[in-house]
Amino acid sequence: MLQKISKVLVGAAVAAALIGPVHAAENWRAWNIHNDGHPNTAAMDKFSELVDKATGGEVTVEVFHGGVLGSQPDALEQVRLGAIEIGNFNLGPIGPMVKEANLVSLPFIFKSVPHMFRVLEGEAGQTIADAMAEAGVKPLAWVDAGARSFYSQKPINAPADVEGLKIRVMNNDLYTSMISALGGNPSPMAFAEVQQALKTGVVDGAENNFPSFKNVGHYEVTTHYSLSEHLIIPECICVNTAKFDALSADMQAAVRGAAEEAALFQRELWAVQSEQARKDVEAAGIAVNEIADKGPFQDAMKQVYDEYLAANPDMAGLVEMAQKTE
Ligand code: BDP
Repeated sequence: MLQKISKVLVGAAVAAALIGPVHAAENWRAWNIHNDGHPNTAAMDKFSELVDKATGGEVTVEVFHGGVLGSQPDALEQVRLGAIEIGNFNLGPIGPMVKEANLVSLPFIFKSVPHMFRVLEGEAGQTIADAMAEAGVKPLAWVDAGARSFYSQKPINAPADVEGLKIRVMNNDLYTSMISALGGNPSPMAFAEVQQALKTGVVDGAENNFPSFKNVGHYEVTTHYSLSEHLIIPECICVNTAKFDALSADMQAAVRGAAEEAALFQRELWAVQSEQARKDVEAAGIAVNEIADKGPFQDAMKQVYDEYLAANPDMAGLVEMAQKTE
C-alpha cells in the first residue's frame, strides 16, 4: 500500500516536472479615479489589454474606474501596502508621502507640458522615480495631465480676483499655501466631493484641467474657466514596488512595456480629448478667459517657494535642476 502511494506521488512529481514550473497567475486590481469618456479611463483599459497580451495571461489587471476603490490618498496608501496593486495616480497627492515628488507641485515650476516631460525624463525625474519606488509606489510610465486652471462663478484675471474665494484643492500643503498666497481660502477635499461642494456653494471654485473639469460635471455648476495654468502635474501608472519586483525579469519587462505603450496612447488621446473637452464646455456655456499677465500670480508664489525651501532645504537641488532644464 505505502509503496503504491509513493509510486503515485513520484508519478505526480514527474508529471509536474514535465509540465514545467507552475506559475500562479498574478491577478492585479487597478485603481482609476476617472469615469468613461476620460482619456485615462481608455488608457487604463488599454493597459489591461496590453498586459494580458504581453504576459500571456500570467499577469492580469482588472481596472476599477470612477474611484470605487477609494479616494486617491487612500488608494495610494493601499498601493503602498499592496492591498491594491496598481493604478493611475496624480503626483500631487503623492507629494505628502514622497518628498521628492513634490517638485512637480510647485506652482509654475514647468514652462509647458513638453518641458515637464523633459524634466521627468532627465536626472530630476529619475530621482523622483527612485524615491517613489523606495516608498512602495513605483512609476512604470508617466502620463499627461495637462495644466490646471481656476474655475468659479466669475472670471479670474489677477490674484485680487481670488481674494476671499474658497477654493478646493487636492491634499497637499503646497496647494493650500498657493491659495493662501493669492488671498483665497484653501479647502482640501476629495475629488468625488467637489461637484456637490461647488453646487451648494461650500466652495466658490476649484482648479483642474479641461478633461477632468468636464468629465465629472464641474462645468455644470460653474460659469467661468480662467487659464491660469498654475500647475502642470504629471501622473503615472504606478505599481506596488514589492509586487513588481517579485515578477521574473521577463514579466517585469512585459508589464513595463505595456505601461509605456499605454502611456503613449494616453498622451495622444489627451492631446485630442483635452481640446475637445474645452470645446464641449464652451458649447455648454462656460466662458473661458485667457489671463493677459500671469506675472502677478507668479510673483505671489515667491512666498510659497521661500517657505517651502526654508522647510525643505534638501529640495533646492531638484528645484534648480528643473529650472535649468531647457
Ligand atoms: C484630476 C486627476 C486626478 C485627481 C483630480 C483631483 O487626474 O488624479 O484626483 O484631478 O483634482 O485631474 O482630485
